[in-house]
Amino acid sequence: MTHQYVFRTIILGSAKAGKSSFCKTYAEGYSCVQKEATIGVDFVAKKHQLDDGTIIKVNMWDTAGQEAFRAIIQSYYRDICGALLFFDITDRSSFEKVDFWLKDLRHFNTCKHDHVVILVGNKSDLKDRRVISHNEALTYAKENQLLYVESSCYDVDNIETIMHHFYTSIYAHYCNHENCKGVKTNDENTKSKVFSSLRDSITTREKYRNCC
Ligand SMILES: Nc1nc2c(ncn2[C@@H]2O[C@H](COP(=O)(O)OP(=O)(O)OP(=O)(O)O)[C@@H](O)[C@H]2O)c(=O)[nH]1
Ligand SMILES: [Mg+2]
Repeated sequence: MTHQYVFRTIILGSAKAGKSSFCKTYAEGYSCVQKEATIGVDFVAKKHQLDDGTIIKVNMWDTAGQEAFRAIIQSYYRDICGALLFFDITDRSSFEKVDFWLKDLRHFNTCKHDHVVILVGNKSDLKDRRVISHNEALTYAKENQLLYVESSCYDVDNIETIMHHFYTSIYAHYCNHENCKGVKTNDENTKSKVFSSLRDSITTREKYRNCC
């Protein structure tokens, strides 16, 4: 399945909100609830087909929510086209930190335009332990021009729907911002590979020019 575009995206939010479980579940296509905290940054890649048949390759940085990794994570904000901003609907402190992540994301944005950001309230299966209502999260999302969805890492179909919506929005956004640094066409990828191999061969020639 040959892709036409590569989208570089990121997933952010407090520790234990369920970011890695979500990424893994999406990548594998079955529920993969994680137990281990992410150290620094992980990476997920997958191909995805849009409604018009366009195939995109999605590269997603799965970041650690722990404070200790904050400085490392900031370097991954560069050159992305979209972000999933996570909180846990059973944990108010994770919701209160959303504002911090959003400001950080906008501060380090290297494009001139805003990116697609979806606010995700995770662990929707834990209905009895919910402390953030759908309405409260939706109000925050509207005030900050974000889309709002809820997910459970036990519901694979819902995750697939969220990701489809995410990529469709980025694709539509890309039409208006052709120079988004987080979106590359496959041609550009090929071109840059050709250029880098050309560059390598020139460097090698230079290196051995004075050799007997
Ligand atoms: N009930 C329920 N538990 C979940 C869900 N998603 C994740 N969990 C649990 O929440 C805990 C944290 O999940 P992770 O996916 O590691 O969270 P994270 O956001 O990647 O955490 P860091 O890597 O530390 O930033 C784990 O014990 C998971 O089993 C969910 O949708 N429902
Ligand atoms: Mg993680």
